[in-house]
Amino acid sequence: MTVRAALPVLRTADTHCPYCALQCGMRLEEDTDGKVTASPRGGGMCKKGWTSPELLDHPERLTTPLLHGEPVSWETALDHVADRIRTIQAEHGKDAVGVFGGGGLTNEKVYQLGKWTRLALGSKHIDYNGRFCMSSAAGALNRSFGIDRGLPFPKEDLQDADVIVLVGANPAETMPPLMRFLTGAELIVIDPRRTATAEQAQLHLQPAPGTDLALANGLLHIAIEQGYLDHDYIKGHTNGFDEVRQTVAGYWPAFVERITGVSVPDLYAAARLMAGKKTAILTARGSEQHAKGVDTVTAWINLALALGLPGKPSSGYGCITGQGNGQGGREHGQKADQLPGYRMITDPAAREHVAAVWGVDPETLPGAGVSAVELLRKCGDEVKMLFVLGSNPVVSAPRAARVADRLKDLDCLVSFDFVMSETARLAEVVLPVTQWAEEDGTMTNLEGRIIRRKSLRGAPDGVHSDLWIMKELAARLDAPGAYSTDPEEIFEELGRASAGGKADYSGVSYERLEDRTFQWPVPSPDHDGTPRMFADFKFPTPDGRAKFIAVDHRHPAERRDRSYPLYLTTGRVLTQYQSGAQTRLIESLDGPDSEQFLQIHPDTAVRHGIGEGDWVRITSRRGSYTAPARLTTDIRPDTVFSPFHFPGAANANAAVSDVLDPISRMPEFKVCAVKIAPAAKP
Ligand SMILES: Nc1nc2c(c(=O)[nH]1)N[C@H]1C(S)=C(S)[C@@H](COP(=O)(O)OP(=O)(O)OC[C@H]3O[C@@H](n4cnc5c(=O)[nH]c(N)nc54)[C@H](O)[C@@H]3O)O[C@H]1N2
Ligand SMILES: Nc1nc2c(c(=O)[nH]1)N[C@H]1C(S)=C(S)[C@@H](COP(=O)(O)OP(=O)(O)OC[C@H]3O[C@@H](n4cnc5c(=O)[nH]c(N)nc54)[C@H](O)[C@@H]3O)O[C@H]1N2
Ligand code: SF4
Ligand SMILES: [Mo]
Repeated sequence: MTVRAALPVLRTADTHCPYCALQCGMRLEEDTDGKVTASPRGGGMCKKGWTSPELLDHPERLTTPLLHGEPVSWETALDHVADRIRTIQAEHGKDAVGVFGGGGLTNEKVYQLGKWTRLALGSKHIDYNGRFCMSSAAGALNRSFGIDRGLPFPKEDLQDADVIVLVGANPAETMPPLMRFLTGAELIVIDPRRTATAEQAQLHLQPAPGTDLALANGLLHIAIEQGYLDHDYIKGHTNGFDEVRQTVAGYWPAFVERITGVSVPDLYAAARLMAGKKTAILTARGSEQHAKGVDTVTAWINLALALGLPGKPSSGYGCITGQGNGQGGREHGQKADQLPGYRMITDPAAREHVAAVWGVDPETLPGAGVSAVELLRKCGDEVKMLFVLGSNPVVSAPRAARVADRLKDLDCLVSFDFVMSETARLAEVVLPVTQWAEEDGTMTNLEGRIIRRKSLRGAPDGVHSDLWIMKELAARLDAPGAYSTDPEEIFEELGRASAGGKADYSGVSYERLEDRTFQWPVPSPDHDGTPRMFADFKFPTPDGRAKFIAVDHRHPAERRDRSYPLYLTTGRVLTQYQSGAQTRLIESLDGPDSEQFLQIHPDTAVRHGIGEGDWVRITSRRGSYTAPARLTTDIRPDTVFSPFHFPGAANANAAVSDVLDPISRMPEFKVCAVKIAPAAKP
């Protein structure tokens, strides 16, 4: 390794990391040679943040539009795309063109994308990868509290909690800098694997995948039996407890032990730890990515309400969001059923308000579309042309091989990206876009905190922003509505469109965000934001009370049986991000976790004739992938685990099931039945 002498700094920008929902503050510095480095600003950063600038000048960075894989001018590419839209819509109708967005896009992009789809394309078909991510928690939060903000309090409040329960969350790998806010409390970690997070826990419960709902109901059963409830709170601030009490009466500890595999003494120990304390219950994807994800989160909210937690200092229920703009990405109109400000597209008043901001007749707005997985299923059928931006579904969607087939069945796939993702590889047209350090915008982090991303430098030669492409295409289509390339102008419009909605950003401006942040709602320019949502125990439901909702355990859509005797669960490793499209290119992240693997209990491995490092084929009823085995007692013997960061023959999503939650339309990423067999090294 050659060590360069430091060159003078040419310019700097105070911004935030391009990856996850923690949105760590980051200072970027560019030296006179054009080399960019990142360092933390205030808090911490994980390895992905430190290495993020490597992608800016990466040799595989896309810098020219591609048509059928060949470089073409922007003029040619955009004319071609506009022509395809016109021809396809003339033959098949407006809804034949769809859009698949992402929770990593800025608020300005998701807002304009929703508008562009409804007005410029005139299509109802837009949805995004947040369906894979946050939608089950969102569904449950809306149902119980009347509002959907991941953390209802600043993350700093967690430092004063006595007990923190992490349900299906592994922040030691997925948000390492968050750990310092958690470790002052006693930690209860609920995860089928002994993760790096579980290592730090006072109590680790290791349930079978897909049994968290029974576990939560069982803990509430014990809380009732042991007299841990806050009856004044239940009476004063909630509705519906009696039905929940009746339901959980059936969740005897021994019965819950049989479903979950968590021992009766451990159940009692967990309930006792939580009782009468400042307890925060936090869920993440482990408990949410199930065909009963909404009901599972609801069961944890029921427990939190019964213990009288939401609204008390450093207590309550929260969901740890995932993508950089996982929160804002679900508020401003890229969801199939949604308009900006968390308004519903089926609500006549909402349509009227937003249409007025957009300067169109409400009648011209399409109705609700369908969720992400359903949109992908329609490809090649009802949907003939798809725009993908901010997602790589060929790797990250469940039943990935079928998704790739559906995308190949399209008449036309258009990808906006800055790297050649596996999805972009299938596209007829690839349009190269700017990265985070080259554009301004706002993001809303896991605390519902609106922050500004500031650009370090302009677009590289040949590259344009997502916003610019929308504007250019709208012009070619003679579309109604105005499309800006100026993020600040779009943010002001977003503010007006969100005014009076649940996620009200109308009081925030780029100027106000210059050197501070705001947690929404911020309904007026003199409002300081809402750090603690339920501080006065008022919930934004029709009667101002939080709602208990009785929910029952259901088995995963697929159970282990003689043919498929193991559960496969999936998730993340520290050094890779999502579909890996970005992080697989970053050399400094290379290490043992740069390749797929299968985590497996030694007893299970022996039974299948598998040794450490041996290649294994993992097969479900839908498909298979291969990976070398990593033997460890950290996982339940009935369960195997792989990350989903890898494409092709290593793609775990070839096996994963696309059965959906009835409310959130979240696929069951976290549990399906598989069999395993030794495989040849590829
Ligand atoms: N390094 C890294 N960090 C990331 C990301 C990344 O790709 N890489 N992605 C970001 C995004 S978008 C998200 S959504 C977050 C996700 O953050 P997390 O939710 O923390 O991550 P996961 O690894 O998906 O799942 C967490 C844990 O759930 C466990 N689990 C599996 N099945 C079950 C179950 O049935 N019940 C319970 N209780 N647990 C179960 C898994 O073993 C895993 O350890 O991470 C964000 N941060
Ligand atoms: N088996 C399994 N599968 C899962 C999960 C799991 O736990 N298990 N988790 C799910 C979850 S929670 C999530 S969030 C998804 C995430 O998976 P994906 O939706 O595939 O997300 P990314 O890999 O982040 O894809 C982002 C793509 O957009 C590009 N991109 C980034 N920023 C921009 C931008 O500003 N503009 C444009 N045009 N492009 C941009 C990147 O280069 C990359 O190609 O995966 C889901 N899939
Ligand atoms: S924790 Fe998330 S936001 Fe912070 S540096 Fe790592 S990837 Fe970036
Ligand atoms: Mo996510």
